[in-house]
Formats: sequence, structure tokens, C-alpha cells
Amino acid sequence: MSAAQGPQTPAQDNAAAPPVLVEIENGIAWVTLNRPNKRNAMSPALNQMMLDTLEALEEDDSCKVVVITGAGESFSAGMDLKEYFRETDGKPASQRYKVYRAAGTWQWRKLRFYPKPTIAMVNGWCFGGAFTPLVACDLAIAADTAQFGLSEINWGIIPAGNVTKAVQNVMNHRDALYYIMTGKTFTGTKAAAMGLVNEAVPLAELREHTRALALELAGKNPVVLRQAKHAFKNIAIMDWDTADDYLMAKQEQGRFQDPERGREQGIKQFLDDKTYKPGLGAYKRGE
Ligand code: ACO
Ligand code: V55
Repeated sequence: MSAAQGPQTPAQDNAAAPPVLVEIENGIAWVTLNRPNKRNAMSPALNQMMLDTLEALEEDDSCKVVVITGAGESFSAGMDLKEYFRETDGKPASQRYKVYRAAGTWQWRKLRFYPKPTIAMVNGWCFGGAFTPLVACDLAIAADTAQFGLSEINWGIIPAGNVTKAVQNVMNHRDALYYIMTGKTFTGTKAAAMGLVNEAVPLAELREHTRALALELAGKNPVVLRQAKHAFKNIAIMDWDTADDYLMAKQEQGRFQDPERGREQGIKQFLDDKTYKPGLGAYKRGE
């Protein structure tokens, strides 16, 4: 399947519907987890299709930005307790771990260092395993009414599947342990206040708001965007000296990789042409 082609499929709600829908509009790939009857719980089939979808969009020049959201009233109710856990419980560890690893392959291995900007658009329920792709996306916008929860404790497991690692990356120590240990839900508004998402907006404005952000990113130099996000994520584990050297090297690498020579355009348009001020906006691309 090419994620980028085909008719724009409206959200379907039957067992035969594909578990992921993709619609490309003005450079934005809207990727929808599509098991609304199961609150978009992540099944092995959904995980495989998300991986295929992200791989196809990676090579698709019509996709500049990826938005991940959920069909219906849920973003995602986490891992599918029936298909992902119960139905694999009886299998040998080798087979079980293959299924588990396939989830992580798209949820964080692929997504954290995705070459294009990624936005999680949290339209509703967001539980447990859904925190992994949520945090692995560069940015996140939630409906103020969305409900989040690290519900693992409620059914007797710890947040695995790298949920705990994801949470540690973006939540503070007290908040993270509070929600890991209580399993209580919290709203999109609270998620924004804690910095788990960038912003919470009314549900009716969620798509427009996300679209505006995505279009802003789609208009920026894609090479520099990729370098900037990868650098930010990579330096997390470096000391100052190593980070300094890495960032300098990354910056120099970018100059070789950037076909539009953004840095030179930026300097020229400011110093010579006097057509813009870098402090107040971007240089004109395609000059
Ligand atoms: N796994 C499997 N099936 C699920 C899941 C899930 N995570 N979440 C919802 N479903 C299914 C239900 O079993 C039900 O299926 P059925 O219609 O075949 O009986 C259907 O989706 C609808 O679910 P309801 O519970 O009826 O929906 P409601 O809107 O009342 O509640 C809510 C939504 C709060 C999201 C509830 O479904 C829920 O608590 N889901 C589990 C959330 C969770 O804790 N997920 C695990 C996180 S931990 C982890 O991911 C490792
Ligand atoms: C969890 C999540 C997983 C997984 C195993 O949070 C456990 C529980 C995101 O994937 O593979």
C-alpha cells in the first residue's frame, strides 16, 4: 500500500476498515488511528500498518509534516488488551517479543528520529501505551477536554513499552510518579500546564489549530528542521563539551546537506538585500 495515494477515505467503523487512514493535504499527512469501535487501541495489525505508513510517508515528497490523531472520540486507548496482550500470552517469548518489538518500532524507534516534523493531535482518550508515540512526536496539541491516564497500575502492570522512558523525557519527577502511581486521569488543559503537550485548545478548534502549526512547519527549510530536532534529541545524553562539538559538527554538516543554502540566503537577505529581519521572521525561500 502506498500511504500517499488512493482516495481520501472517510473514517470507517467496521471490522474490515483499515486500522490506519492517511490523507495528504497541502503537505500535511493526516494519519488517523482508525479503530474507533475499540477506541483506537493498538493491535498488532495497527502497529504493522503504522510502520508501513510512516515508511511510505518518509519517502513521499508530497508529505512535509506528519500529524497523528485518532478516529472518533479517542486518540488511543493504549495497547489492545485482547489482541496485543491476551492473545499473545500463550505464545513462546520469542513470538511475543516480536509482536512487542513491532509496536516499539513505529512508536518510538521510527518516530523519535523521523526525518520530517511530527505532531500528535490528541482528540480524546490517551492511555498507557499511547504516551509513547505522543512523546515521540516532536510537538503535541490536545483538546482541552481530552483525558489522559497512565492506567497501567489500574490493571496490574508498570508502564513498559518505553512509556516510563517517554514520560520521564517530558514530565517532571513529581508529576510523572504521581500519575504512574495513582493511574488517575487528567485533562488536556492539565497536560498543557505540565508540558506534556504544547497546548490545549477547544475540541472544535483542534484541527484548525493543528493545521496552522503544521503549515508553518511545512513552510520551513526541511533540512534544517530535521537537523534541529535530531540535534535536540541527541544531545540529551551528552555533557557540555561533547554537545558543543556535536552541535558544531551538525551545523557544518547541514551546510553540505542543504540544497537551498538557507544560511547563505539568510545572511544575504538580511545584510545585503535588507529584505527581512531574522529576529522577526524567516528568510524568503527559493530565491
Ligand atoms: N484494549 C482492547 N480493547 C479496548 C481497549 C483496549 N485498550 N480500550 C477499549 N477497548 C474496547 C472495549 O473492550 C470495547 O470493546 P467491545 O465493544 O468489543 O466490548 C470497546 O473498545 C469500547 O470500549 P468501552 O470501554 O465500552 O468505551 P468507553 O467509551 O465507555 O470507555 C475508555 C473508553 C475509558 C478508553 C475505556 O475503553 C478504557 O478504559 N479502555 C482501556 C484504557 C487503558 O487502560 N488502556 C491500557 C493502557 S496500558 C497499555 O497500553 C499497556
Ligand atoms: C506497555 C506498552 C507497550 C508495551 C508493553 O504501558 C507494555 C504498557 C507501548 O507498548 O509493548
